[in-house]
Amino acid sequence: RTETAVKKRVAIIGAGPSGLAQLRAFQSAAAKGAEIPEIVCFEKQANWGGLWNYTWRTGLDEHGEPVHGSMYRYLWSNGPKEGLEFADYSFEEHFGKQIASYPPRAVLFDYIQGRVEKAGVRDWIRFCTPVRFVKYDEASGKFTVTAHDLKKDSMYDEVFDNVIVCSGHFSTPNVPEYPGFAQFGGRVLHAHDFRDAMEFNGKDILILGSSYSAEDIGSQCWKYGAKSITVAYRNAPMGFNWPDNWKEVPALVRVDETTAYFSDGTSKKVDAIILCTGYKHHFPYLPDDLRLKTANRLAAADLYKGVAWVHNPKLFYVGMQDQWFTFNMFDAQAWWVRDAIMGRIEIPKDKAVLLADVARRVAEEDAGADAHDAIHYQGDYVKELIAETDYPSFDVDGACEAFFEWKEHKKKGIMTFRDNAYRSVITGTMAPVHHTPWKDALEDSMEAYLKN
Ligand code: FAD
Ligand code: NA7
Repeated sequence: RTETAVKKRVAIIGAGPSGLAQLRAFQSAAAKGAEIPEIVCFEKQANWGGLWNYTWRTGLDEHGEPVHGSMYRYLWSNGPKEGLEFADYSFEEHFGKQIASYPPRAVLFDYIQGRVEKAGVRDWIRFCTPVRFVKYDEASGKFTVTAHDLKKDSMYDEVFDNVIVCSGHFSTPNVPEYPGFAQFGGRVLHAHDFRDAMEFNGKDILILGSSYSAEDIGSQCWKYGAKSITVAYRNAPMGFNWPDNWKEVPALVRVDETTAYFSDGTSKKVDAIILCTGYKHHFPYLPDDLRLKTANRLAAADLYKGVAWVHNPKLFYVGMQDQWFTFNMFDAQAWWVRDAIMGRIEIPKDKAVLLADVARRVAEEDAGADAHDAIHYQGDYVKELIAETDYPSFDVDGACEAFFEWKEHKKKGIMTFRDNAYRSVITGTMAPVHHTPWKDALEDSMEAYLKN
């Protein structure tokens, strides 16, 4: 038999930051002389970058597929870039200089793209090709992946030894309904469909939710001239020092044609309602025996080491946790998954051991008291995985420190925290303070941002 006949075949589903980390992980092993499996990455969009690949579209795309994108115009990183820098590709390597700490979407897209362009892995990706179904066959021990080539409009099956799910979990909106929505006279939309804050200039808006999307979409609307922002929380307010035209109120009870009514008996006339109510882990292409069902938390359900599917550890998931760490955590996971697939790391055969690992992670997350503990918890997880592979080790505790400073900066000023700068844990250099305060920087192009 020829060499290629015995080569393992690995399917990666999605070419966002997680899928690209996986491609880079395999490519870096090949660059060091290792024999790597044959890799096929299926990506439903026409380009890579996942959520960072901005689209103006909402609803269904040009092929009738659900639009993946949840990012909006004018989005700037909501955490310091010093917390997400790739250990094998620094911001300075990419931009030729150190840049400010909260880059707009286009700048981060360029950075993500730079590493994989350098790695030369674009040919491994089949674009405009959503995966429709994955099936595992006990007898052969292999997966059959059904994919749809949207350009040719034809479906086909291919067989793989391993499947790595990298399709993200911030794209399928969680959309609650409140009494009166059907009668409300203005627009009701989910954060997933929010694109341009200018739409709400001069308007009174109601936001539901008290997490990142509520905070950031509200801040966008404030920055681009909304008349007032009312945020209704279900459990607890965000509690930042908000501008005068921003108010946090307890839970929404109902709306009528013009007005929202809250559980403390107050009400507010509003023009639009934006549901910042989170997302669902949604894998319509996976059957019951392979489909992850988990809450959005740091210790995801049923994943050994946070990546290997306990019920069939030939299947892996990358990036399924809630995220303090992002790109560098996906890297840590991708390098680990690569080594598990290449036989450099052994996954225990005894399912009880895998389940015990998950239970321990859940208990350890639950034992944490606050965000500080949660950041350390995820930092320790990143360290644990990195220690088991050749991913370049970096000062993870230093990255945690950047997150702690960021939390303090947000407490000091929710509309000014992005004007701060942090030190890179990869190159050791301090970021410059951005040339314009975030609230005045209405232009979000890469050219404008890099003008420091
Ligand atoms: P995604 O980026 O979602 O990529 C998944 C990919 O899989 C997509 O390209 C999609 O088209 C593809 N796909 C899906 N289904 C299929 C299928 N059936 N077949 C083939 N391909 C498929 N993180 C930060 O670090 N900083 C931020 O400032 C930040 N801001 C955010 C703002 C918003 C509004 C959101 C929603 C998230 C933000 N995040 C941020 C977190 C974000 O989750 C990560 O940065 C990152 O995009 C996750 O990468 P991923 O590859 O796991 O998923
Ligand atoms: P999150 O972080 O999952 O938060 C969802 C929020 O929505 C959270 O505050 C929930 O309230 C709230 N929620 C959920 N269901 C409801 C209902 N039915 N009614 C009212 N409020 C509700 O999602 P985000 O979109 O903010 O963030 C996701 C990612 O996008 C994140 O990684 C960012 O980087 C960008 P709770 O707090 O549980 O009371």
